[in-house]
Amino acid sequence: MKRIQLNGLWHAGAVGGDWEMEGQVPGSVYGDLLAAGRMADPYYRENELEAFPLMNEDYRYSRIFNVDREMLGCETLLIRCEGLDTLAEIRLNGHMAGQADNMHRTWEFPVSEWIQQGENQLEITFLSPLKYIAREWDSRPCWGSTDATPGFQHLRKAHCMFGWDWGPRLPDAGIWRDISLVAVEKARIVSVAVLQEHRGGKVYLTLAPELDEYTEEYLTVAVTVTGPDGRVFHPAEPGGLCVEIDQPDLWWPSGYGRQSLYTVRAELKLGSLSLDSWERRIGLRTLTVSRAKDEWGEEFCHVINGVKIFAMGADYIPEDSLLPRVNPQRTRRLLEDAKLAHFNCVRVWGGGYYPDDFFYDICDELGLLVWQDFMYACAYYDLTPSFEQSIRAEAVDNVRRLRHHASLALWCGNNEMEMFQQEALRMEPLYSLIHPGQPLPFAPHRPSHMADYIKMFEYILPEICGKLDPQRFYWPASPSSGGAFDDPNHPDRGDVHYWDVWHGEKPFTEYRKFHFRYASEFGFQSFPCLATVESFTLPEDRNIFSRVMERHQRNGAANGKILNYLSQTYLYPYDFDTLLYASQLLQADAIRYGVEHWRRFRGRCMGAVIWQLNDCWPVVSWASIDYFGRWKALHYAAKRFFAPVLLSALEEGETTQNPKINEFRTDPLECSVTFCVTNDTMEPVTGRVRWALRSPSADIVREGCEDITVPPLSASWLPKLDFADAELTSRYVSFDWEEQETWVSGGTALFCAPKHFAFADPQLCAKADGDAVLVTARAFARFVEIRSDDPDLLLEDNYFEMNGGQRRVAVLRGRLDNLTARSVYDIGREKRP
Ligand code: BMA
Repeated sequence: MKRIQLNGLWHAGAVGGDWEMEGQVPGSVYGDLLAAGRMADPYYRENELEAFPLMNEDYRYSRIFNVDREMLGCETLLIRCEGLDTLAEIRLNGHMAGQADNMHRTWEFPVSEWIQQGENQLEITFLSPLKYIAREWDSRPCWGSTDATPGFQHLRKAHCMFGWDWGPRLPDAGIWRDISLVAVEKARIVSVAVLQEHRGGKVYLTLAPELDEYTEEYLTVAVTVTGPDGRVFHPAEPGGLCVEIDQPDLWWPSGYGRQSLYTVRAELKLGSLSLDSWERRIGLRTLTVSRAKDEWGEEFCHVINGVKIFAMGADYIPEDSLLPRVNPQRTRRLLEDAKLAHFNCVRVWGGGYYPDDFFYDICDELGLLVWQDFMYACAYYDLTPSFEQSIRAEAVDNVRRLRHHASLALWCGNNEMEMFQQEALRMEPLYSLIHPGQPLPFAPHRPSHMADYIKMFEYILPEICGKLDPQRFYWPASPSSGGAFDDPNHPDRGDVHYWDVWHGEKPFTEYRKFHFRYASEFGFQSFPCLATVESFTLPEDRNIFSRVMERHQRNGAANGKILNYLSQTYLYPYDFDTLLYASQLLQADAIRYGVEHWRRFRGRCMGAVIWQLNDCWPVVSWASIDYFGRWKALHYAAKRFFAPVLLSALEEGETTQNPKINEFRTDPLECSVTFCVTNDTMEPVTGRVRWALRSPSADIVREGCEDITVPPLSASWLPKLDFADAELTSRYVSFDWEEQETWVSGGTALFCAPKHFAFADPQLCAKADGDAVLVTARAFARFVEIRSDDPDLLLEDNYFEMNGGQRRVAVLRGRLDNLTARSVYDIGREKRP
C-alpha cells in the first residue's frame, strides 16, 4: 500500500468570499481565521459572540498534489480522511468524489476514475453546521441540553461544540485529522482484532485480520509478537494466527502493577512481497466489569486479572474548543497530572469526540483505565435510516480503531439518556396534571424516541461491540442499572450520577447518606485562579457578577450558587482573589467529603469518578485542572484522597448535625471522630494512626494512637473517639497514618464550620529552599496555599493542613519567584499590607 500525505498548507476561504487565507491541515476554520487575523481570540471577554455567527458561512479548502505513474498503476486509489468536521463535499479535479456528514468517522472516497498523472486538485467544502441544525430543528424539534444550540443532536458532531454548561458555542469546522491519498496494491489490512485467552499461566493470542482484497491470489499474514523485554513470539505453525505467550508480563492499571505492553505485528504478504502491515501495542490482561449480586444489591466494579479495583478518576471532556490546539504533549501532561493525583481511571464523556490514538496510547502507558462513552449525550435522537447508517459506520470505525488498547475498560452507549427518558416517563403524568397541555421540558417529543433509544443503545451498539470487540464489557448508558429504563440511577446497582450536592444545592454531608456502587459523575464548581481569570478579563470585569465573568460561567446562575455554599462554610472574602481561592477550597472539600466516604465503604462502593478533570477554555467549572493546565485545590486534594492508602475521618459535629446554629436543639450535640484506613493496594499495610485534639495554636490538648494492619483491598474502621468535651469552635482533631514512621496519609477535622472556628494567625512564611519550598506556620493553618509569580508552578503538595511547624514541599515544575502563602485564616480578613 502506498500513501501520499496531503496534510500541510491549503488554500482556504469562505464560499462566496472575496478573500483567501492559508488553511493549516489538519486544522480548522476558526484556527485559520485566528491565524489570518480575521477573528479575535474567542476566549477573551465576550468575543465568542462574534465568532459564533462566522459558522453560518460555508468554507472551502483546496490544494494541488502530484501523482506519479507507479501510483496510478495500483488497483484502487482512495482519498482517506481520518476526520472531516462535519458536513463536507469532496471534489477531485472538479468531480464530486463524495460527501461526509459525521465528524467521528474515517472517510474513504474512491478516486481512481478521476485521478491523473501529475497535478491533481482536491477541494473540500464545509457547509454551515448552524444552518443545517437550524433546518433540522425546524422540521424535527426535540429536547436536548438547553446549554447547546437547539438541534445539535441532528448532526454527528461533538455536541459540546454547540455550547455546554461549561463550554462556549464555537461550532468549528474543517479537516481536523490527517488526510492522504492511499493506493492499494492487490490488498490491504483494514484492521486486526486481537483476542486473548488466559489459561494455565499462559496467554493465547488469536489474531483476526480484516482484509480489503482486490486479487484472487493467495495471501498470507505473518504474525510476530514482541514482549516488553524484547522476547519475540511467533505462531506455532507458519502462517498461523495464534501465538502462545508463556510467563506473560501482565498489564495492570496504575497502582496495581506494571503497564507492560507487547507489540503485535501482522504483515500481509503475497509470496515474499509485503503488501501492507499493521502494528499495535497491546496489554496482556483480563478486563471486565462485575455485576455480581450481593447483600446490598448488585456490585459494579472493574475486574482486572481477577482483581476488583476501586476506580479513582474523573470525567474527561475535549481539551480545547479549538481542536487543532489538542496535541500529544498537552494530552500527556494532563494525563500524567491525573496519574500524579493517583487516578487509575478516566471516563471519556459522551458529548465530545472520540479522542486521538495518542490519548489511548498514553492511557495504556500510564495505566489509566478508560470508560469510553459513545458520542451521545443529553439529547433525543431520531433513528432515521440515514442516521442509523451513519452511526453504525461511526461505531465500526471507532471500535476497530480503539479495541486493541490495554486501557480500554468498557464501552458505554451514551451519557444520561436512559436517565432522562426514565425521568420523563416518571414525571410526565404528574407534570401534565400540574401543567395541563404543556409538554414536560425534557420529555421526548415523539413516541418513537423511546423505541429509537432502545434500538440504538440496547441493540445496534452492543451488537457492533459484540461482533468487533467481543471480550469487552458493554454498558448501555451512564448512569444505568442495566438498561431498559430500569431505574438507571438506582443507588444499589450499576453506576450513578449524583448531583444533589451542587445542582440540588444539598450540603456536602448529603454524600454520606449514600453508598453508591460506582459514582461515575458528581461534582462541584469553583473559579479558576486569578492568572487564568486575567487571561480573559479586563480589570473592570473582575467581579463574579460582571457580564464577562458570567459569560465564562455557563451553568446558569452558578456564580451565585458558589456564594451560597460559601456562606455555609467560610467568612465573606474581602477581595476578588480571596473569593477565587475560597471557591476552590469549597470544591476540594466537597469532593473530598464524597470520595473519602465512599472509600470508607470500599467493597460496597467501587468507583468515584469526579465530574470533571479538565476545561476546554478558561471558565468557571467543575474541573480540577483548568484550561491552562493549572491545578486547582481540588486536584491537590485528589492526590491525597485518592492515595492508595488513605486515613480518613468520619467526624460528627455541628456541620453534620445542626448546620443552622440558631436553631434551638434539645439533644446534646455529638462531637466525635471515627477513623478508617482504606488500603487500595494488593498488599496488607501495617501502620500507626496518630490523633491529637488541638487548640487553634495547634497545641496538643489530648492525643492517642493505634497500630493496625489493614488487609489488601479493604477498609478498616477504628473505634469511635468521643470529643463531647471539646470546645466546638476552638478545638480540632489532627490525624496521621504512618508506616515504619513514614507519614503516608492524614488530615484534620473540625466540629464546626470553618467560618466559626477561632483560627489563630499562623503567620505563614514560605521561602525557596533549593528545589523546594519551606513553609513555616506558627499555628494551625488549613488549606495552606503556596503561590509564586509563576501561575504554572506545580508543587508536590499544596492547599494542605499544617499543625504549626515547618514543611518542605518539593517543586515539580515552575519558578519560585515571590513566594507567598495564605490559608483559611486569611478568608474574611482585610489583606495584610
Ligand atoms: C452531567 C454531565 C454533563 C454536565 C455535567 C455538569 O450532566 O453529563 O453533561 O456538564 O453534568 O452539569
